[in-house]
Amino acid sequence: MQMTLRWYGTGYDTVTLRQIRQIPGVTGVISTLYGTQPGEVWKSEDILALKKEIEDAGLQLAGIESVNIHDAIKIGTPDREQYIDNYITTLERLGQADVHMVCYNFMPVFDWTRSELARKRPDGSTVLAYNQAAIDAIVPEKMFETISGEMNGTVMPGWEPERMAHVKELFEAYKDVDDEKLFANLKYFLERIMPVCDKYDINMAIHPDDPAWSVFGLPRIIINKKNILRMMQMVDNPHNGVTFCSGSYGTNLENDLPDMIRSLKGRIHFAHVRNLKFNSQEDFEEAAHLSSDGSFDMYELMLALYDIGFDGPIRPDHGRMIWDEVAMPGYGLYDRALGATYLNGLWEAIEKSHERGITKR
Ligand code: DNO
Repeated sequence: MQMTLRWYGTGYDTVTLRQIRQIPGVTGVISTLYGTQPGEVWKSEDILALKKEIEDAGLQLAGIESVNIHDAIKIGTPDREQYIDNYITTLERLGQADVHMVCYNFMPVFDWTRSELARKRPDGSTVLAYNQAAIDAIVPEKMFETISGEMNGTVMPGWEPERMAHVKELFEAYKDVDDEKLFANLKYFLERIMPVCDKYDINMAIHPDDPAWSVFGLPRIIINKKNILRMMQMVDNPHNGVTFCSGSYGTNLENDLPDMIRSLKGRIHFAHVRNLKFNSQEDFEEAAHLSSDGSFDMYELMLALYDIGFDGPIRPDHGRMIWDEVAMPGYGLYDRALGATYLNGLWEAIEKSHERGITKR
């Protein structure tokens, strides 16, 4: 595996490439072209400039998170053809720039959803949190206003103001889209893009829906083992793969995370590994990565990734806000650096135990 950190780019991120380069064992970053809108064709010169900036800092551009999907593709309106063509051109240009992993999601309207971005924990850190009753009390169109005050002056991916300005229309546009239609539209999209992925060896890595159930009555399909295996089989090409995000699948305690990882052997192209602390089935917060701080056994997750021979990019996911850092919620430097170091430590121990015959594959 390759340890990476998500980086939002100069001018968008409070964290610098130089700081990332100093985290032991982090050799790459996952980035995107901020400022591009879903559906837009990416310019080769912009892709190459991003790559050069990262390489000049001694790091590798290990993949893109995300090339976002235009709503026309998810809804299945006739103009999707043009947007899929645009997506193919962007993939072509990424492939030509030697980028081989693209993360995306197929969530209608909202990307991830949380009820709080700065819940205080007993140690004084603040974290993103989810409470079902709080979400149920929010009018979806007001969701953006509800949380935007806690963004620390940053623009959080998935919550861009331009997009949120059209939330009401988006809800209307999705009104006839149910789970089956969303599956069909995803299949259509994947079948169209697989030839370019085959040509340039681009691994597509779908991000799960977060939380892993329907919110605000919108369809959500990338939520559990059954659905994700259905998706793998409906377009059975190794380039059709997943981002295994423990914090997203893990929102549903019925998801057996190590078992899901093992069932996706060869199809996990990217991993987001983080812990959650459940206070009840209906309320969770994003803990430190360490197993004992949350509800997941992080050793078991890393062991499952090791067992399936996972060799793609991995990143610590949302971190707590600690040590008075002011950054994009979930994406400060300090706690993610601790997370990367911890995950690297688990991996080293698993690898050495395996070499010494202590753990079996
Ligand atoms: C949240 C992220 C998601 C993810 C997208 C992928 O912090 O994990 O916004 O990047 O869903 O397209």
